[in-house]
Order: sequence, then C-alpha cells, then structure tokens
Amino acid sequence: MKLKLAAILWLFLFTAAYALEARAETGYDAWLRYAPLEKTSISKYEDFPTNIAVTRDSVVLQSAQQELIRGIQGMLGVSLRPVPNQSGGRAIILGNVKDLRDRVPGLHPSREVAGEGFWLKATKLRGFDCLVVAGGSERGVLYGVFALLSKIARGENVASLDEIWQPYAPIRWANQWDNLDGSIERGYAGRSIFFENGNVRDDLTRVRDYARLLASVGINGCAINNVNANPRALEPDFLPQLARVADVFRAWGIRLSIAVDLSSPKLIGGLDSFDPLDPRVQEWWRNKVAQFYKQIPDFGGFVVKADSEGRLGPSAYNRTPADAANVIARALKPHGGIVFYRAFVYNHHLDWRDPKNDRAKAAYDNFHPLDGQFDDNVIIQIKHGPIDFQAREPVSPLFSGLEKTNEAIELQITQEYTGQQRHLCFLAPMWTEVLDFDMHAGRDSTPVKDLVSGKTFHRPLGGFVGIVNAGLDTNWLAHPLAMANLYAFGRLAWNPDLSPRTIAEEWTRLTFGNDSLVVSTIVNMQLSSWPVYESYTGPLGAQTLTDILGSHYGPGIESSEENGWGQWHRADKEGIGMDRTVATGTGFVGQYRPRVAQIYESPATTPDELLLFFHHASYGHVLHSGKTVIQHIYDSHYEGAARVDEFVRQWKSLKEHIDTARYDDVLARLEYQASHAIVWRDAICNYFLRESRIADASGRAGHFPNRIEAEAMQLQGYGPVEVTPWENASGGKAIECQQSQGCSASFPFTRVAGRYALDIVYFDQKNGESKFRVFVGDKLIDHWTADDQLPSTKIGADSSKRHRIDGLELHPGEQIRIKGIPDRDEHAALDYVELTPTPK
Ligand code: GCW
Repeated sequence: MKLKLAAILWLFLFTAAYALEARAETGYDAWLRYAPLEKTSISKYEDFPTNIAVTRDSVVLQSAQQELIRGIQGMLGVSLRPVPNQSGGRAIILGNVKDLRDRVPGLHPSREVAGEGFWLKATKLRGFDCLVVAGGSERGVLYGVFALLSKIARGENVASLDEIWQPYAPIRWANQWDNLDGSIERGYAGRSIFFENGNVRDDLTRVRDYARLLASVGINGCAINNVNANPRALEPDFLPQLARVADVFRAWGIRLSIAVDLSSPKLIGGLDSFDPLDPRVQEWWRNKVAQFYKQIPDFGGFVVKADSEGRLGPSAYNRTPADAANVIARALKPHGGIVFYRAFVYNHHLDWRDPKNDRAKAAYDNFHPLDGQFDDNVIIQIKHGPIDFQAREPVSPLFSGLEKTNEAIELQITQEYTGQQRHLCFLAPMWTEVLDFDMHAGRDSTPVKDLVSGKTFHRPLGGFVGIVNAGLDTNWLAHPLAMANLYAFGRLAWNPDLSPRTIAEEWTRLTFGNDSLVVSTIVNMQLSSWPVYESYTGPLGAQTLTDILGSHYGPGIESSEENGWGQWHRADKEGIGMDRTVATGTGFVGQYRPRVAQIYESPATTPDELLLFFHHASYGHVLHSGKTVIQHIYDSHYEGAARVDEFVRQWKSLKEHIDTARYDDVLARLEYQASHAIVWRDAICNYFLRESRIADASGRAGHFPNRIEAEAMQLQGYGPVEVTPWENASGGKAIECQQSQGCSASFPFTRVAGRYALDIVYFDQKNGESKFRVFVGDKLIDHWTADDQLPSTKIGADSSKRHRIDGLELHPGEQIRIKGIPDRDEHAALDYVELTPTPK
C-alpha cells in the first residue's frame, strides 16, 4: 500500500480513536507512549521510510530495532519491514559508524561520532530517501533511535536531519535504594521492582521496562540496592540472581552495579578483619570480584557508603577512604569495573553546643586531603550540596576540592526533602543552577558540570548519578508529574547545557501530547514548582525546615536542633541561620575557592536565597529585596501556599485536554498539596511569630478569621489533645475520639446566608481508616474514609489532610455536625474547619 493512502487511512482511524479516548493512560509507558500523532503533525511523515535494516546482530541492536518498529507503528501506523541492509528502498538503517562506512560508501559525518554518541542523517541512498542512525557504538545506535522517536513524537521534521550528539560525560548512572526484602529507603512509589523477601524477583518484566526507560534518556548504568547495603548482596548464592538482572539490563545497554558493605570480608567472608590494608582482605575482594565477572562479564562495579550514618568504614582501622576505595578498585581493575565511593561521610554525633562544629564541612575535610590518592577507576560520588538534598543548598565545595580524582555529582530524583512525590517539585531548575555554578577553580570559568564530567582537570571518568527509587506503582514514581524529574536527570546527564524549559517541554509533549494549551500550562507549572515548594518550606537557605528525625516530610522546625545530626538552622528569639564564615563562624566558607568564598563571606554579597545558610541574621535584617527576614518568611509562605492554589486552577483548565485517569490523579494530588502547603505555611509563620514577637505587616500570620477550631466546638465523645510540636496543628490542639461507635463535633453557622466552601482539616494516619460524616441539621451532606497512606502513625503535620465540601448553601442558625468513627490506632482526629464564601 502506498504510504500516502496509509496515512489518510490512519488519520481517519486516529480521529476516531481520539474521539473515543481509546487510549488507557496509566503512566506506565511514561514518555515512551508512542501515541498516534496528531492530525497536524502526521502529514510531515508521508515519505517516511517503510523498511528497516540493521548492520549486525546483537542484543542492543535488536532492542534498537524493535523499539523503532514499535514506535513507528504506534505513532505513524506504519509497520516497518525488516530487510537485509543494502537491499534498497526507503529504509532506516541502524548500525555503528564503522560498519556503515564500510557498507555505505560516501557516508561521512561532519565530525567524529565516538563512543556513545550518534549521528542522525537523512540522505539518499541508491536513489531512495533513507534515514541513517549511526552510533559510535551499539549503545550510541540505541540512543540515536530514541532520539529519532522523540523527535517524531514531538512532531519535528526529520526529512533533512543531520545531527551529531555526544554525551557530556561517560558516567550517567541511576541508583536505587532498594532493600532485599522489597522495601525501598526513601521510596515513595511502592515496593521494589528488583527484590522481594530477600531475593531477586522471579518476574523481571518491570526491570526490563525500567531499563528501557533509563536507556531512552541515555542512562548507562544502575546500582540496584540500598547504599545502606545488606552484605547478602555479595553472597555466592545471590550472584546468579544478580546475573539475571544483568541479563535484562544488557539488552538496553545498562551496566549493573551493587552497593556493598565495606565490612563484608568480616561479616560474610569468615575473616576477623576488614582492614583494607590487610593482604587477606585484599585477596578476599579479588576473589569476590572474580566470581562476579565469571557470571556477569560486563558488571559495572560497586558503590560504597562507609563511615557514614552508622555504616562501618576504614576509620575502624585508622585507614582512609582512599585505602578502602583502592582495595576494591584494584580487584575490579582487570575486569573494567569501577568503585563509586560516596563522599557522604560525616559524624552524626556532632556536639551541637560547639559553634565551630559544622556538618557541611565534612565531605571536603574528609576527601580534599586525599586528592591524588585514589586509583583511576575510583569515582568520588558527591551530593550536590554539602548537607543533604535540601530545598536549597549551596553547591558542595568538594567539586572544586579535587583535581586529581574522578568525581560524579549525586542528584536526588526521589523527592526526599522536596515533597516526596506528593508535592509537585520539578528539580531541573535546581540542578541546572548547581551544574552551571562557576566554582572558579581555574583561569577560565569552571562550572560544576565541567568539573564532574572530568573536562576541567582532564579526568578519565566522571559524570552524573541520580537516586531514583522507582517502585512497583504502575506509573513508577507515584505522582504523574514527578516523572519529569527522572527524564530531566537523564537529559541533563547527557547534555547539561539544555535549559529546564526545553526539557520540561520535551517531557510534556512526550507524556501528554502536543496540544499547545497542555504544553504551555504544564511547562509553566513545572518550571515554577521548585521555587514555590521552597517558598513555603525552607526560607532563605535555612534548608527544608522539616522533621529531620523522622519522615523528612512535613514541618518539624526544632527537630534539627540540639542533636548531633548537624542540620542546624540555629533559630532563636533574635534571629536564624548558621554563621559559616571564616571570620566569625565555622569556617566552611573557606572551603570554596577564593572568588566564591568572597561572595559568601559577607551578608552584603551573599544572595538572599542562601543568606541563612551562611549567616546568622536577626529577624529585622534587611535583605537585598528590601524586606526584613521575618517579613520575607511571612510573605513567602503566604505567597507559596497561594501559588499552589493557582496550580490547581491551572490544572483544571486542562480538563478537556487530558485523559481522565491522569487528569483526576494529578488534580487530587495538587489539591492535597494546596492543603499541605497551608499546614507548612501556618507552622512556620506561627512559630516565627512566637519566636520573633514581630507581627506580620500584612496582618495574616496568627489570624484566621474563617477558622473554627475543633477543640472550640461542642463535643460529644471527642476530647481535646495537645499536638507536638504545637505549631503543626492549628491552635496547637486537635480532638480525638476514643469510642468505637464514634464521636461528634458540632457548631452553629453564624454568618450571613449564602454559599460556602467548608474545609474540614482532619488527620489521616496510616495505621487506621477512620470514617467521617458531615451533617447540616439532620441531613447527611458528605462522607469519606481516611484511608491515605501518609507517612505517619500519629496526628501532626505529616498526617494533616483537608476535605473540601464546595458550594454549600448555609443559613444562620443551622447546626453543622461532623461525626468521626475511629479505626484501629487512628482516632478520627480533627483539627479545625474553615468556611470561605464561594464566589458567585
Ligand atoms: O538523606 C539521607 C537519607 C538516608 C540515606 C542517606 C544517604 C540511604 O535520609 O535515607 O540513606 O541520605 O544518602 O546515604
């Protein structure tokens, strides 16, 4: 059949399909949906090749070929016909550059296509319009195929393609923090796709599809277990199980790696020591590694977390991280393996009373003195900031503290401190800020991206590691919009010069289609989401003011203080922030190169958003913005919460433009986020109002005219309880029901007659499913079950939730009654209600 005719037929079918909304969108396919192209785009591909040829047979090239067939079938409705290469006709030809050069005379890229790079070239071969996907290697071909498919999905013209792309850095790795029992540390999207009950899962379908997703954005390696490593991962009987994962990964060009416990020689190896300088220990690692490569010839290597958060390390024998890293590196070297040694080494029993102590200094203090002592197949894996993935941190000074050592930047895709995939927080803007930051480590500019990729100091290895923690949830990361972070990580690791806007736009088009309203709305939401999240959770570089000792989720302002963990902000009655200057503080600023240190040493030159990271400022201190610190805290929290409401409105404008399943899912999440942003806002504003005793110039903080506290209602069965910390519930109190038949809280409506939104703020713990019913007079107007899995078994900010009843017609004198029925350890607790007139 002529393609033009086929195209017309497909056009017809697509329109019909769209009308019926035939595609079930679960999010499983993420950005690789290959949905039928929109009418406006499909005509661009009328002359698209119908044949496909591959220069040689290999598992990676087979994946590339199958992917192309699948994608073109989905988007253009054309079944590409596999043909032997050189057979003529309009074909897509896949192969590595060398093979193609031999077979297709006259095919010369304008510059070298090396390693994992690729060349996409539209050209005439034997008189036929062809598309060549040429890779510097088989992986390069695979990446080229994904790039080509992405262009088509986004409706780009491919008729005159001639593009060469090279990855910025060789290391583009994902890390998963999966435990062998199937749980995931800081995982927010279900259980492990790799492990269950101490073993690798039997069914590795999800692993295959995950590998495909990773490969599609150029990720070439993955460590699959928690860095808090279970030594069992090194047991001989576990190895064949790991080999099964490696087999699945291999087809997508992903190298497998695992995290190891440095004390394994002692824990499982039968030795009485794990001293890296003990020859028996060295021998143990050599043998262990040799066993690995027997079963997994392309094994990637090991990730090491040692002397950190209770993990044993070389300090047990007075040895250095270099001693420890090198013993493993030397075992791996003959096989081509790598050690990722994490720089996240710090003392979590720091004395908080000593104003000179500073956790931020740890990575540099531990690793800078060892520069030059690490073997060439060791990479120091450095978290992007000196503390721990906060809503805002400066860049780690260690990036410019190593010149003769390979390094990689560790970015966190799993949103541990940035809303745990319940809040929208697109991290590409944060990451590009970090990657573009000039560390002034040489005569010319030395942005972080050049330091980590090895360009600045000509290192053989280096690049990017992203902590993902994808799970068994159908859509991988729970929040449908959170997948943009995984996509962005891969794209930035490939090309950190891409702008967050470009990345967000690519992702949105691939994930939701090319409808311009959808694209512009989602891109704008994504791009503002990090500043918005920051504005209600972590002002002016004070870091995420969250519960440091528990969930790392809701507010927990004092939890970081007076303990050894060192995430201190030092708020008191006069001011807030840590003095990290050389002159009067901890001296952390001195770890930066002089031109950077100069910026941070003085509040006058420190940017507002990092002021409290570097300086202790009084509440009355005037920022560059012209506001005082305290007024900034009030304003940013009120503005931030209002901006989340704006997200809800923006999203609602897409109702007719997005499939129902994803539309509803995101809407529910945004509405929840809007309510949780208020919990954050109130906790932080009320806390600092009490501390500073300085009123909010706009009169908002501490005043809630539409609010009725639950403890002030007429209670039947319910009793008041104190909430700790006090600022995490309205008025510091809530009410709980201890009787199984249920309790009631009522209040009379006393305002003018009209339509109102009634917000009921209650607590939804994960250890029970209480039921709520709302009556006006005797009439039941709404009911629901508190069955969410928020990260808490107690009442407080983490479990706070809002149920909204909209457009409620109310008259003075009417009695509103909320009935709560407890379940197990959840006591149907209520915080307050708020009545807001509904605009006509
Ligand atoms: O941010 C902290 C997390 C830990 C994590 C640790 C690390 C895997 O709270 O859960 O442990 O960082 O990066 O090692």
